[in-house]
Amino acid sequence: MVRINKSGEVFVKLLYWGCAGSGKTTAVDTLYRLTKDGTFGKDVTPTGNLTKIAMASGSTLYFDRGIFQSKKQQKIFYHVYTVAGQARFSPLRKKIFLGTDGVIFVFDAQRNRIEDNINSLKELKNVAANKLITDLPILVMVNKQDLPNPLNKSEVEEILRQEGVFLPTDHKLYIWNPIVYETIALYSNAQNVYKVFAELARRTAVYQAMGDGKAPDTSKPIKLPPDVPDL
Ligand SMILES: Nc1nc2c(ncn2[C@@H]2O[C@H](COP(=O)(O)OP(=O)(O)OP(=O)(O)O)[C@@H](O)[C@H]2O)c(=O)[nH]1
Ligand SMILES: [Mg+2]
Repeated sequence: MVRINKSGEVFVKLLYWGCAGSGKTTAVDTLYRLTKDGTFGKDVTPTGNLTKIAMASGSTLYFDRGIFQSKKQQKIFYHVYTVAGQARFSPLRKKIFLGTDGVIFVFDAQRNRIEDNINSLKELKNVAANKLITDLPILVMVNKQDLPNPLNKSEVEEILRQEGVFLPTDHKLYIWNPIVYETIALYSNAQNVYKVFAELARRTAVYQAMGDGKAPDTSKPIKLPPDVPDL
């Protein structure tokens, strides 16, 4: 749920979800650096530092959080979280998920991780009570494209289809299917990290403004209230 406080500030919660080691922390870290150093600083800027609660290995122990402020509409703040991907942290992920307005699912493109990716997606579906796409915009990163023989976009779309997270073309909400981005989360070699974040921010705004928090059904004409002249 997008939250608005008394002074009209808007808080949107975006969540990076995926199996252990898929690159969630790296993606948010790179997003922070790209927006801070101005490489992609057009639309948002980080406020404060990135909070990371991790083990010595670098694997997330609790969560990461970064806050980004819209530059054009300074009252809008994006609270960006990552979950801890290790299987044993499942109860914790459920808590971190609460109040999420949009999800970026991070696939690890290494072929020996396919099962882990699918298990993580199944867990997300369960936690989201099957409201992905309809109530919760979701985008997908197929991360680690710099490694040999990575999973590609169409292979991942097939997995999403099998898991029911990719609607058929005749479905009225088809246009809200997740876009699958082939990514590299490493800052030195970053690919599509900013793009996927910016698109999720855009989609959450559209769900809010046009669908009252749900995916707008664009197959029907939008009804204007009676006092609004039809232009
Ligand atoms: N080659 C390559 N390595 C990556 C990429 N993204 C992340 N990594 C590496 O993968 C490892 C795990 O990355 P993290 O960002 O910690 O993964 P995570 O998803 O946050 O993992 P958990 O916190 O355990 O859930 C680190 O060594 C990263 O440097 C990528 O695009 N390419
Ligand atoms: Mg992490």
